[in-house]
Amino acid sequence: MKRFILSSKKYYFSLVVLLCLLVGAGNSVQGQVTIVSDGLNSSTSLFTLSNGAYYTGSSATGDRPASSPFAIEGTHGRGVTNATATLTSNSNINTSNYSNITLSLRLAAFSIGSTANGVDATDYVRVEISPNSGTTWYNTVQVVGNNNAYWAYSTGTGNASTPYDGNTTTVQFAPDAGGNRIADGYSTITITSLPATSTLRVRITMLNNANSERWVIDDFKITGITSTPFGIKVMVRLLLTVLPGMMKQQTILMQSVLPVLFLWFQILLITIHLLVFPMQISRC
Ligand SMILES: [Ca+2]
Ligand SMILES: [Ca+2]
Ligand SMILES: [Ca+2]
Repeated sequence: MKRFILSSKKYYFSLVVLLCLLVGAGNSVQGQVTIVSDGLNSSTSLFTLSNGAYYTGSSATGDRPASSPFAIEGTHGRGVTNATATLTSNSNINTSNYSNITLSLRLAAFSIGSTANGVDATDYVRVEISPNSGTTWYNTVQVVGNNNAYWAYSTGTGNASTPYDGNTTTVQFAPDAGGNRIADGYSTITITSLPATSTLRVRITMLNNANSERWVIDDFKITGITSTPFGIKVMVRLLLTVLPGMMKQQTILMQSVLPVLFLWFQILLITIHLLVFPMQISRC
């Protein structure tokens, strides 16, 4: 009867290679990934637009904040002045194969053509979530102004962050006062714990009511962690449990009560060994 025999040193080397492959595979399927994104650079892939405009370049020296970019990603952001603008998902977003699903969006508020304007308590940027293709919308987070407040993407450091909770009560964030805002200049909006569904949709509404007020948003993303198939989890855990014993007592394992597992494992090892040492397999 012919069979392959691996020397102990090469056997262990093959074990290590296999372990690295398994650990690498485990890590690769669990990383944070971008599910969808939209840079709003003079076009949009995710939204149907109503009102508003694309803005590029920077504010003027006489604006507030002065000489600050209208885009934080790419060339353009999407903004509104003296109107209500909406961005509504143009199709379902499939998040069903992910966990830790998070929406993020950047936001800046300007006084345009004036040093004394900015957004007020009645001006807002609102993000609504629909888990069912737009049948039901849940008003999830809202950033408002306060007495002519303004901030740039880089100088406002606040993060208006809240988990999605599937109710219609919005979580609101507002600066404490007007003028230039830093810690409570909410330049990031984050919604965590979004549902895993094939029918997720997002609606963003920006409103202000003066020609010297402007909201601008950019860099829309939904990210998540890829769910690991249960079989891979079991396989990785099982092999990581078994491997140390194999390294010490190969002979015992060969006579163990796990012949099916061992046969499968041996086939993998021989395959790797053939790849690594193609000319050094001996026969008897
Ligand atoms: Ca952009
Ligand atoms: Ca206003
Ligand atoms: Ca104002």
